[in-house]
Amino acid sequence: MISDWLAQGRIGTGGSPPARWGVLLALLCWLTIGSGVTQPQTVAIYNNDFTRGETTNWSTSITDPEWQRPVRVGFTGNASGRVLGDFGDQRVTLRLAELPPHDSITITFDFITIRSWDGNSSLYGPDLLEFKVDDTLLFRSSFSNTSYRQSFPSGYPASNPARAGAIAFNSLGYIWRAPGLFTGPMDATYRITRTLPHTASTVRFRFCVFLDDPGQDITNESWALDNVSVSIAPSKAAPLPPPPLPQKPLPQKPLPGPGG
Ligand SMILES: [Ca+2]
Ligand SMILES: [Ca+2]
Ligand SMILES: [Ca+2]
Repeated sequence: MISDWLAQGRIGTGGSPPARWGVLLALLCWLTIGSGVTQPQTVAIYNNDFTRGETTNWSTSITDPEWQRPVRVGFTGNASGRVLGDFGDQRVTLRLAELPPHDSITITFDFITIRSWDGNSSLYGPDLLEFKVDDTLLFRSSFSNTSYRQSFPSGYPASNPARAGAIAFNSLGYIWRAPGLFTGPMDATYRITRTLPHTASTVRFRFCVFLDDPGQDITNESWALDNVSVSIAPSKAAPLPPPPLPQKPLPQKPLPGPGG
């Protein structure tokens, strides 16, 4: 529409046509860039709420069955939904391949801490998640479901209250039983999103969790993932043209006189 208007000279009120078009093209470029019209759309390439039990693209390794579990989809503690996990003191990887050309990548996931995570405690922890994309560490944070403080949403060893930044807690029905000390629901859900520049045709997201509790095992503290989605910003098809140079107004020709 605007190009039609330009062709028809419907935009602009002053100056000679070339000067006016230069100004209008500059305005159009500015409007186009400012409105994001030429910015590529985000394209979803992976989405999984684990309802169907789908675990393709996920992997882990087991060296200590006391603290680690194979990749699997399980029910939440109250069977209200399905999640990937639970897992323990281990690394879990999502690998996606054959990505179309892109400039950046975004991942969103729900990280669920189950039972007695001890945050920054040096006695029963620290209990940490390191999140890596390919080999780049994006953050390393501790989480707490107990009275100890945690670093999230900041990096370890910052000090924040237990469950800071959680979108829900004690909502999934995981019960922690510590005879003589505590019996009750204990879980927290964090919705985490990260975007980073990325151009390779494959990507690996790594969830590396470090848990510790003397004399305990994975039934004492574990974790799960849910609602994992990945999207890319496709490569720009072509670079934007440079803005037009300012043009000097052409000298005005005197209007021909009567009979001229
Ligand atoms: Ca789910
Ligand atoms: Ca604990
Ligand atoms: Ca611990």
